[in-house]
Order: sequence, then structure tokens, then C-alpha cells
Amino acid sequence: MDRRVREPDAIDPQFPLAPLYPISNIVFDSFSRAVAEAEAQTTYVEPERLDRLRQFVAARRERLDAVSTIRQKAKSIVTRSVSSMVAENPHLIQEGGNCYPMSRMATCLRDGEFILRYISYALLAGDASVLDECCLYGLKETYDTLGVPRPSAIRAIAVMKNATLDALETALSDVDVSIAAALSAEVSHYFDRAAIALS
Ligand code: PEB
Repeated sequence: MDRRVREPDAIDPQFPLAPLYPISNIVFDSFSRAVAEAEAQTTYVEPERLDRLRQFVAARRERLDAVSTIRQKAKSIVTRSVSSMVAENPHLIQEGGNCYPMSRMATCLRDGEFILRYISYALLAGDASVLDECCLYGLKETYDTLGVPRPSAIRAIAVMKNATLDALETALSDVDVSIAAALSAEVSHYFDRAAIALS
């Protein structure tokens, strides 16, 4: 929740509980989401939902391997994606471009790293809420305020998605095909969510 870190001395004593951002700030994993949704409907967790959780548990080793692969490959995934984004839009690194000078380029790489890291959290949790609440919420508005070109950011996310799927394909090559396919589809979904949030 990097954007919401607040130094204790920055808290206005008059409004000690005033939230920085008007968000629900609830982060779920797949189990807590099943409980919360069942509770909201005053029902037991339905059998189909329990089956999905059973699959989640059955594929836990592969899920952890996928998260670990993303972590290991993060640097190359991010740098490759930002460099191809720049190669397609060279004006970004020319004077007046949003990745100019180098300090801004560094911030851009950092943003790519943030987005990928939150996607890895979502994958571990089997639920997008940590990505939505702690990374994507308000990002579109932040980028508009800063003049960060959203189409370029969306392009970098698309390249990161492909690079991540490539890395996972290699890492999960000896895993049951349906488990590997389900994990790849889930990862794709998180990247698509990030792209949609900026659209
Ligand atoms: C979001 N990005 C930037 C800022 C913030 C974020 C809050 C302003 C403050 C700062 O500089 O740190 N922060 C970031 C994020 C989280 C967070 C995702 C999630 C938890 O806490 N410029 C481009 C590319 C793109 C880019 C399209 C892909 O041309 C990024 C990289 N973000 C970019 C740049 C800046 C920025 C800030 C260049 C600096 C803009 C500026 O200082 O003018």
C-alpha cells in the first residue's frame, strides 16, 4: 500500500481517523471472499464454490511455483516491457516525453515493478482485491494528474503480460496441463484488470 504510507507526524490531530483515500480497504483471499459473499447472502458456502476452493488447494504447489517464477523474473519482465514500450514510442525518452529525464524513466520502471508485484500478490491470494484496492484504485486519475500517458502504460502492461505468461509456460511445463492453463488464465485476468483500470 505504498501510496498510503503516512508518517505518524503527518496525521492531523484534529482528524486522526480521516482516511487518506475513500476506499473500502478490504483485501480478500479466495477463502475469505467465499465466506464474505456467503455471509452477505445469508447462506452456507455453496458446493460449486467449495469445488473451486478444492481446486485452489489442489494446485497450491503450482500456484506457489508461479508466484516464485514471477518474483525471480520480475526484473527482466519489467525492463523488457518498458524498453519495448519505449521502442514503440521513442518520443517518451525525448525532451518533453514522460520518461525523460532518466529519473522519470526510473519511476516508470518502478511503476511497472509495483504493478507486477501486486499481480503476484493477487495470484498468491487467488483474488484480485489486493491488486484493486492497493494498486489500481485511483491510478487512472493519478496518471492523468501527472500527465503519464495511459495508452503507453497500457501497452507496457500488455507486454508484461506476455512476458509473464512466457515465463510461466516454461516454469509450469511439466505440470498438469489443465492446472497450468487455469493459472495462466488467472494471471491474464489480473493483467487485463490492470489495463482496464487505466482505460
Ligand atoms: C503510481 N506513479 C507516479 C506517482 C505515483 C505513481 C503515485 C507520483 C509519485 C511518484 O513519483 O512516486 N505509485 C505508483 C503505483 C503505485 C504507487 C503504480 C502502486 C502501489 O504507490 N511514465 C510513462 C510510462 C509509465 C510512466 C507510460 C510504465 O511514460 C510512469 C511507466 N509514473 C510514471 C512516471 C512518473 C510516475 C509517477 C514517469 C513520474 C511522473 C512525474 O514525476 O512527472
